[in-house]
Amino acid sequence: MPKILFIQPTQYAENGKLCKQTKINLPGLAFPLLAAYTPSHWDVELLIEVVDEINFDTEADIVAIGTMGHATFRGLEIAAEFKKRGKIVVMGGYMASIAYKEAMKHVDSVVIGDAEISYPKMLQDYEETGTVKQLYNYPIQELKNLPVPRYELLTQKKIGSMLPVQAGRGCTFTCSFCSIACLYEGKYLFRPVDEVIRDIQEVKRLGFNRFYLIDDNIVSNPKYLRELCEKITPLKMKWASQCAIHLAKNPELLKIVRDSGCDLMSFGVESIQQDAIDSLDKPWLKANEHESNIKILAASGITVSTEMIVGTDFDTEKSIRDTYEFINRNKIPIPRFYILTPIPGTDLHTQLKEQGRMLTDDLRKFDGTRCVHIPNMIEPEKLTEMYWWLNNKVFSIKSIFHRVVLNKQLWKNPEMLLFSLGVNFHYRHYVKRKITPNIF
Ligand code: B12
Ligand code: SF4
Repeated sequence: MPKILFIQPTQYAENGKLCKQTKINLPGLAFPLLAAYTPSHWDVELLIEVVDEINFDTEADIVAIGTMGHATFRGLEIAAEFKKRGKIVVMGGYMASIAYKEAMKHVDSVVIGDAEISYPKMLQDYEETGTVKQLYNYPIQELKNLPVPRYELLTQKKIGSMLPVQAGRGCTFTCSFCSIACLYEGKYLFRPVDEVIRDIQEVKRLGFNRFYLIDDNIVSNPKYLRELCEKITPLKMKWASQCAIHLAKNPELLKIVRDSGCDLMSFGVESIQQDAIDSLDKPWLKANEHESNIKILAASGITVSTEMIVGTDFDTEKSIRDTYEFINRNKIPIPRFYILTPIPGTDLHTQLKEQGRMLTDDLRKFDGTRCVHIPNMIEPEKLTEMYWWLNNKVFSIKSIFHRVVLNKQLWKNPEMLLFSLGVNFHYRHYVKRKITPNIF
């Protein structure tokens, strides 16, 4: 029986050790989905390195490695070890897709973007010829008839309280820094609502009462979101996702979303300065509306998580200090920050490279925690220092207490209060080790 081994690599911490956790709270969906596309005469194993050890002496015929951000570099090390042992090594996912020419130097095959057509072709090639092609690039035009992901590959592991379910893939917007925009270039595909519901029902059948809806901006399709929520409501599930903060602007839709069980959403608010937001090609996002939007969302019962960027051409030491005040003043329960990182392939990288403002090509440094370009109004080293200052302040006991424990909205939902506290202490632990507080 042929065997495929899927590996989701972890990343390195500042002290050179691999990041490990006792459980993973938010596992990705790519491998359970690809496992469901694997013919039944294949044996399948999944290793998520943040919780699993890698057996380099596996009997697998093909080793398929995921590439998410800077964890890709651990993936390249893993690839090299398996290549030494004569295995066929394949890479796919965002980084390998965007930087496929580089990835091809290290592995036998790269799958660019969607794998729904490419992956079965690759397995078929292996069965027919004993080898695989160097590149598979077959984008899909519709996101339908997807099989139910093989969730048992996740439930066998130490995972948290939710499983992932995908609704859409891509995004209509094309923000200059974003990997989604870079790969999908404005293409946004939605799964039929009934297929999404089928997967949510499967999650429920497996004993979970919570799921994470994978979709980058579901609010951009209000009709779809409404229909989806109306069908989620009777399932009495709780769910989390991420979307544009515009959700606050549509009270009727917000109510439908909340009533369907959504109690946690992540919003890319990016910056407190409008010129910074504009410079990221996100002009529809209005900085002066952040506070009122956050209030509306929090009052609706949705726990607000925010994603923000520091290091645009408009950031200064002061704007970063003001960002801390903004987070505290608005009692944002789950904030996250990244240093603006121009990923090769994005418009932002092209612009900065042309202007001679990239400091390094060493992708290992592109982890969102250090400045790799020259911003206009702050020295790169100062930016990195201020990034850690911001994280240390935000995840200080004082700030956690203020934003979470003294947050009246959270007291209305004790489950989310405890959840937010747990996430903050988890992130605090990561910040202390100088790792992006993101893995969860
Ligand atoms: C869930 C998630 C996580 C989870 C789980 C991560 C995990 N390792 O499984 C958590 C929260 C832990 C996480 C962490 C990180 N993430 Co993340 N994450 C996501 C998210 C929201 C969903 C991923 C998913 O399951 N999608 C659904 C599946 C079905 O789609 P897919 O992943 O695209 O997979 C399809 C194809 O790409 C392909 N495919 C994918 N992988 C592979 C591998 C092989 C071998 C093959 C053949 C095919 C293939 O097959 C699938 C079917 O077509 C995406 C955003 C998104 N919309 O996808 C970001 C995203 C992938 N994450 C991203 C990043 C940067 C990170 C971090 C580096 C953040 C950080 N600074 O710490 C870490 C890295 C963690 C790690 N060690 O791997 C970026 C990647 C950008 C890039 N250029 O690589 C994304 C795109 C977010 C963004 N908007 O920028 N993440
Ligand atoms: S709206 Fe979000 S997902 Fe869409 S391109 Fe912009 S940053 Fe990326």
